[in-house]
Amino acid sequence: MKTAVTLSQVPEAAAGPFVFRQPLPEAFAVAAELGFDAVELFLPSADFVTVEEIRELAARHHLQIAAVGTGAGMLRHGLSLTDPSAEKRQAALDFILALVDFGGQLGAPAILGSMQGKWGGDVTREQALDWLAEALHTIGQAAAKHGVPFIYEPLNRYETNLINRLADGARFIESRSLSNIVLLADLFHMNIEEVSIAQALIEAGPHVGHVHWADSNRQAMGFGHTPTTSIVAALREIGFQGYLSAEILPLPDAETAARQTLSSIRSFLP
Ligand code: LER
Ligand code: MN
Repeated sequence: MKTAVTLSQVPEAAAGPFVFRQPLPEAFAVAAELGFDAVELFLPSADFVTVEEIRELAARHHLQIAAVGTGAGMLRHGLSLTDPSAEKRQAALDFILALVDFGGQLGAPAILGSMQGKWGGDVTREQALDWLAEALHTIGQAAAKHGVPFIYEPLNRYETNLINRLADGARFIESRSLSNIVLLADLFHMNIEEVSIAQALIEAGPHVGHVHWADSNRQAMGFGHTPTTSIVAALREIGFQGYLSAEILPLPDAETAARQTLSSIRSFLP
């Protein structure tokens, strides 16, 4: 398992769960100095910075790019893959595909979180899930061209009413025959939705491709009440080799949160 920390460049996400928000050259430097293996990027769009600039920063600081978030499409433009408007669904897909292409050139998968949207109003649950499956099919194929998966994230009930638990995500992938789609186990969402976080990880097993390493209160692991021992045992049991990425609130400050993240991981990873 490898460590990652979130870097946000999205002003609209000021209250969001992102650790470092300074300009990218400084953010990469501090992530490397603290000892992370990788950074997870939350960018306003795929043209905010060039692939070459990120490649250069990553090489200079010996950091990998763990993943690229797409949530700015929702935050800045109100886009989702399940919007009643066909035009907006297409814009959401285009926004995500551009970030898949951006991340893919860096060997990094993109993530679908808030841009999955919600069902309701004129859109039935079945219709929304059909649109979601269709989009995931297209995006999974686009990601495969870069040799990376695409990451789908079940969110807690206050953020989506589509898929809230890992088991439902795994069933969705299987029943819709989606390929090249992996699940994101965000431990903050799971703390709200799962009966047992460890059991849910074990049952979703091979589908788990990325972890948001957040405590129950969305602070750094160890600052809340999530039981890490059973979770780590579950991740070991399923042979998880991916990133434990700190998508957390920068509390009491970004550096303390980042250091706490690393010590929570190092307490079980040699
Ligand atoms: C994104 O990774 C996430 O966890 C969501 O809560 C963002 O809306
Ligand atoms: Mn998350």
